[in-house]
Amino acid sequence: MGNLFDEKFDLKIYYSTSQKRHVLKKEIYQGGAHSYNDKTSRIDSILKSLKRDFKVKIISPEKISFDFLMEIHDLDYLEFLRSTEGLAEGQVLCPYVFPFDKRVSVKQLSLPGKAGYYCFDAGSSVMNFTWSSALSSASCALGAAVQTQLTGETTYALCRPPGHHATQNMFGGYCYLNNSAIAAKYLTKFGKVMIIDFDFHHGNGTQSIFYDSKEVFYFSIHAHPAVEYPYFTGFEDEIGIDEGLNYNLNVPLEPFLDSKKYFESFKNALSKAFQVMDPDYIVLSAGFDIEDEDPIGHFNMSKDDFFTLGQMFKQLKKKFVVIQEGGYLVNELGNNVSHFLCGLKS
Ligand code: Q9C
Ligand code: ZN
Repeated sequence: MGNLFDEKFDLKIYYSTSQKRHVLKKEIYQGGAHSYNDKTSRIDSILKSLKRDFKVKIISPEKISFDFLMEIHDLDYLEFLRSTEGLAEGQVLCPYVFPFDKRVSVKQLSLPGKAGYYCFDAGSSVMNFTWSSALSSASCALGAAVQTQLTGETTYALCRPPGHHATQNMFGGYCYLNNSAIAAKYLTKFGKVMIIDFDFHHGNGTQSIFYDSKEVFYFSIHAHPAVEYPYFTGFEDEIGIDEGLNYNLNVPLEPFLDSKKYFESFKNALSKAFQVMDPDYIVLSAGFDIEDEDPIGHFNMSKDDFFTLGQMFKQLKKKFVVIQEGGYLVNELGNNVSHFLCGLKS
């Protein structure tokens, strides 16, 4: 593919090489082990395309503080994640038994017990570099948010591992720390914040974190949980509770619908969301598993559609932090991210 434009736009990318050390080979679903989808080559694909299409500045972020992580996550959960640094090299902690409720004695839990206690699916595991990679990923999200707040520019956080499935106290769906929630939380000190999540899967973690609060509006458009992961959340009637009532909007769609209908639903729902909150900052939970041929996502977005999606956001005239979420068709991932960012920046 040639360049989209003669002129190359500036782009600050938040990324650190330590994010590549979290490596898992297998994930469990439908009774079997399958090749792990969150491959490190996703990072290479993205960097290659962005270097080709933008004047990039790659910034290795300052490490996020434990205190700031605790604005989003529970202390015991963070301590559990941190403790997995002590796993032996090559050891994989793969949860497979889950507590029927949480009235258990955390102090007495074995390692497999803890894994199940702090996780909601069998698809994601932990190894000795998971914590350091997740920490770097979260640091990228915060670094990008800080920069956008300071200058108003659109920034891109190359977050891998991704974040939107991670709750206050559980990992799952390849996610450990909720990168978008961290970026959004930071920005609430400076203005009104909306998260717009267009990953193929519902961001159950982000929803859960802000469900009873109106400090962040959570908007998600995704495959219907009646047929797709994460199955238990993402329904239309989840609209927030208490103070957060009406500050959560889910748009579940049938898989395989054409992108024209996708855009139609997206625009309709967005205008509804904007009637509740007209944000200063928009954190994009940018999932590229809505690509036509993604191995686990089943919407029909082409490269051109990603450009159009970027332009749609640009027309909102807000300040944007783009947080990388899913996207597993490695060969096309970089081109899709680049097309999207070109639409958003041009
Ligand atoms: N049949 C993100 O996109 N389940 N996570 C895959 C495939 C896990 C995806 C099963 C999907 C998690 C950030
Ligand atoms: Zn996804």
